[in-house]
Amino acid sequence: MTAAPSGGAEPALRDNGPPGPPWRTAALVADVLVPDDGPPVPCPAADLLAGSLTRAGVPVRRGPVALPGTGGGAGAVLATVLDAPGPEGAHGRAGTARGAGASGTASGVGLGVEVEGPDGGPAAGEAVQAAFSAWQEVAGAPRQVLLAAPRSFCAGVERAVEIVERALEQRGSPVYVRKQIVHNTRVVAELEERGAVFVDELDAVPEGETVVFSAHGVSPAVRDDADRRGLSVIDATCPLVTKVHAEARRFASRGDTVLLIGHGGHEEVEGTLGEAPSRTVLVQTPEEAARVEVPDPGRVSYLTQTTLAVDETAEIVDALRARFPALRGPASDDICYATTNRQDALAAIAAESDTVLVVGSDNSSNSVRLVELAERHGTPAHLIDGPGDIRPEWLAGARAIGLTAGASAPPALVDAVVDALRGLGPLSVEEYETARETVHFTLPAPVRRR
Ligand code: 0JX
Ligand code: SF4
Repeated sequence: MTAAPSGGAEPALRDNGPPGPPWRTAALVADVLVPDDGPPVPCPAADLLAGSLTRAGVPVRRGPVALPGTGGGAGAVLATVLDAPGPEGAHGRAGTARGAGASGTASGVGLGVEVEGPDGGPAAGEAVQAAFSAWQEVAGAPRQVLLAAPRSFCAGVERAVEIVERALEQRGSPVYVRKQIVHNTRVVAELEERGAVFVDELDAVPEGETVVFSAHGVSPAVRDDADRRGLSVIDATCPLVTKVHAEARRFASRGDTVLLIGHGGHEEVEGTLGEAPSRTVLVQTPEEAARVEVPDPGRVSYLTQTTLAVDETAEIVDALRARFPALRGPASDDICYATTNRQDALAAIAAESDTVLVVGSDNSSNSVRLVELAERHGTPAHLIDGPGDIRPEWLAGARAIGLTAGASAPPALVDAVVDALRGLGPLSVEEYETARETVHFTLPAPVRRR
């Protein structure tokens, strides 16, 4: 690798061989650029570059990178700062970064990468160059983030995560959790680090141990199984899911066929179906609503999964009502307040956004519904687990970026996305709040006292 000269010249990478893994070298992506004549320059966009390199199969390390010509040590260096306004107002790269750092005006806009390959062996040169260039192309342009509110954690998720945290504090590791406590990879990974053990089924939990049921709820059969195995159960089922279970029991016990609107295979649906399996029929689409058969059309009720799209569900309910005029439903919507609020908030900004980013994991129903909602408003939308999933091509020409997060996505990930985007250039952030949430659920008895 050759060092990028100062003064804004194009960085150059020596071609060290054909691209493609397996690399013998790793790319060091700068979290901070360290000039020899000024303060360090943070690189908040590092996650973006690191994500591209990881997708390209290039092993990535993170850390400080010395700016070229500053005695950065052995190994070739490419360290570039994008759109760092220098003392003369110029926008440039390495040299400008040094100037910006020295004058204290650097706002942390930057990307830096160093390819390690002291033996001169095959390096990930072309892949790094391609990733770097792709981000350079979209850097520098002023952008606006339209931040939807409410977004991110709901009361049921706050409660579920706190239940696992408290169980770990009170009982020590391991605390077993049946299924993902909520559908978010970051939440699960962090709890795993603290000693939670996530299992698919109860037979993986040793007798007498503590098991937490996830926010999505479980069927009575799972509860019975836990009893039989002598497990100490802490139930993190969201109270709004518990309410749907109670409705299922009530509707079935009055002799109705229960039409459960939801997605087959989803844990919440499995749990609700389990309340009255012989009297419950899953309905997933308007087409299924048009052909579902029930033993007595005069005795039929519907329920819904809590995390569906409000507009799509209304369509299915209409189709059912057209078939079964005596159809009865829950007293208040099963689609919960948090799902509804996040959809309303995104609907308010989706059409004005050039692209929408939804923070959430791909098995999160409510997060996926947000992506689909933005697309129905005619705006391209992308589900991301965090800033590392953002692709440069999504930002090309996008001046207004809608940003939201599903109910299981931690607020810190939204902040990380904003920080990373700020690393690409001037960024204004405007929040659009369509509702204020004050819902809070009490913890279950086993973990109420610390
Ligand atoms: O996949 P879902 O949206 O139902 O769940 P997730 O993403 O874990 O969201 C929070 C828990 C919701 C339960 O109703
Ligand atoms: Fe409860 Fe709604 Fe959150 Fe699900 S999305 S955990 S039902 S508040």
